[in-house]
This record gives sequence, structure tokens and C-alpha cells, in this order.
Amino acid sequence: MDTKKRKLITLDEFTIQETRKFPHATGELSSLLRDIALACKIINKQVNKAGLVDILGKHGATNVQGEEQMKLDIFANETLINVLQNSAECAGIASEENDDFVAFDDVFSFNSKYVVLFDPLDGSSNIDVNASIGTIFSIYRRVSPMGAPCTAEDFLQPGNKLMAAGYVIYGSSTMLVYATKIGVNGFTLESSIGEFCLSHPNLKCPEKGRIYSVNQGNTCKYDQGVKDFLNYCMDKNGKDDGEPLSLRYIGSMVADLHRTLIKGGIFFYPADQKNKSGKLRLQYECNPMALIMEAAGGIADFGAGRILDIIPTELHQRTPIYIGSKELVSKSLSFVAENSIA
Ligand code: P6P
Repeated sequence: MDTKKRKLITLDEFTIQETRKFPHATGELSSLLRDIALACKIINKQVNKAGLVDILGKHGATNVQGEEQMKLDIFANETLINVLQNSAECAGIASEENDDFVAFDDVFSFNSKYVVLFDPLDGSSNIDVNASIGTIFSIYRRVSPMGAPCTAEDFLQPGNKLMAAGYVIYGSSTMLVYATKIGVNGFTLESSIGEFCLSHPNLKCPEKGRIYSVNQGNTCKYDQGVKDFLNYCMDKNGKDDGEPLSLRYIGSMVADLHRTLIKGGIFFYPADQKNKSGKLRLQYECNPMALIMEAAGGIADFGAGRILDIIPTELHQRTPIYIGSKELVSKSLSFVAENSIA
């Protein structure tokens, strides 16, 4: 049946159709997205039954961030590494859960074009309370020579060099959202056929939004500019409808960003006097989300410039982030720039 007539278009069919738009495209990126989707389907099965099997709870170790590792964190990390090691398209990976990058050491991988960075299960502190969590991934074309193992420089590229980026949200439904520079598309897992199917074509972030998303409990630690912006959000004056904005904060970046992408508004995790670079990581949380948000017509800034233009110096470095609808993020930056400590 002609896919143009069929209602359900799978992720593979969609990426192959997209590839055909570029005569020189080889389909390798499509194949890599398929591999990432496979890993996330395997993770999804465990996340969905987490309450029934002995996979909840703490793993009893901490990761490079000093964060307590959950059993599901480890499962998700190992699943992504195993699937990508068997992918013909991936030369190596970097993960929130691993101290350093992993260069796959087989000849196939030496000749693979891409490297993948990921947060295997973001928001994992929410696992035991059944709040939405997710996998976030970034895909770069390697800069190191082919025919040899990938190197550290492959993983320290700025976000403006991203080939693609995306996330899978394990929520009321399981969705994969990915972006290239030309657009953002969302796919919902149809478990009866085990395929991610196109459900949100050409996603755009609303230019305006009435939701702000921040851990407001940290207000005492924020710079004056951030405090002034928070007061703006809570003040009914200066609003089109004479009402203050609504606060929504799940504490799971994928869930908070997915809502911001769909409904508009702003998500922000500022720096503060104690954490000069904020909490969220550049290479596998903020950059992928920034590519998605910019491709959807939104803004992603660190308070003094585009997230995607930051030149990484360390694999696990952090950055402040203000991301979402053009209007509200621009408004936040007018406060932050005015009162920045720097
Ligand atoms: P806080 C989860 O641990 C995470 O890395 C992101 O998913 C989330 O946005 C953030 O931290 C929540 O941090 O300090 O508000 O608990």
C-alpha cells in the first residue's frame, strides 16, 4: 500500500522519505535513529513494568556527577551502549553515567560516521514515584579520521554542529521526538506493532506561552535578575489577560521540556551563587533540547548567548538554560542581562 495513503507512517518510513529529499544522503543517519529507537523500546518495556520487577530503587553506586544511580539508570545505559556498539553507524558514545567517552574498538566502528551522547534515563529520581522520565540523545558526525577509534574531540563539538538530537519520553504514552536543523517531528509508540509512528509532524513551539517552569524553591539562591523575572511571572500586571503566569515543574527535564515544546512557555534552570554554571549538562541535556527548541521556532539561551554556540571544554560541563517560547524567553533574558552578577 502506498505510504502516502496509509495513515500510520513509521519512524523508519519517515526517515527514509526524509533521506530521499537529499540526493547525497546515504541513509546512515536513518539507520542510527532506528538503532536508538530500538534501545528506547527495550528501555520502555522495563520502565513500564518497573513496579513489578526488582528494577526499582537504588543501584547502590554513584555516577560521575555524584548522583545516586538507580537500577533503571544502569539498565538504560547498558542497553544504549550494547545496541549502539552493534550499530554499523556509531563509532562511540558518551553518557551521563560514564566518567569518560567510550570508543568502540571494532573495525566496523572505526569506519562509522557518527558518535552519540546521551542521558540514558533523565529524571530518574522520579522513577519510584511514577512521574514521566526520558532518554535524551545528541548525534554528531565525528571529526576524527575514519578507520581509527573515535577521540575526545568528537564529543566536545558545539551544539551548532549537531546532525540530529532528540528524546524519548516514557509518559502516559511513549513518544520519540527528534530534530534535524530543518524541523522537529514526534512519533508515538504503537505497542501493538512495536513501532514509533508519526503523530506530531512538523512540531512548532508556540511563540507565546503562559507557563513558567523552574524550581522556585531555589529562589533565595538566584541572582537579582532571575528574582525580578520570577516576580514578573507572578505579577498579573503587564499580562495580556491580566492574570499571572502558571507554574508547572515536574523536576524531569524531558517532561518539562516536552510540555514547553507543545504548550509554549519557558523552562529555566539558572546559575546561582553556589552553582555558577547551573545544574544541567551541556552535551547531553541542554544542547539536544536547544536544537529541538530552535528547530521548532523557540529560543535556547544560557543568559548571555545561544546554548548551541557554547564551545565545550569538558564532557560533563554544565550550563544555565532559559528555553522555550520566543516571547517569554526574550522577556527572561531582558531581566537576567540587566542584573547579571558577571
Ligand atoms: P532539581 C533530574 O535530576 C534533572 O537532571 C533534570 O531532569 C531536571 O530538570 C532537574 O534535574 C531537576 O533538578 O534541582 O529541580 O531537582
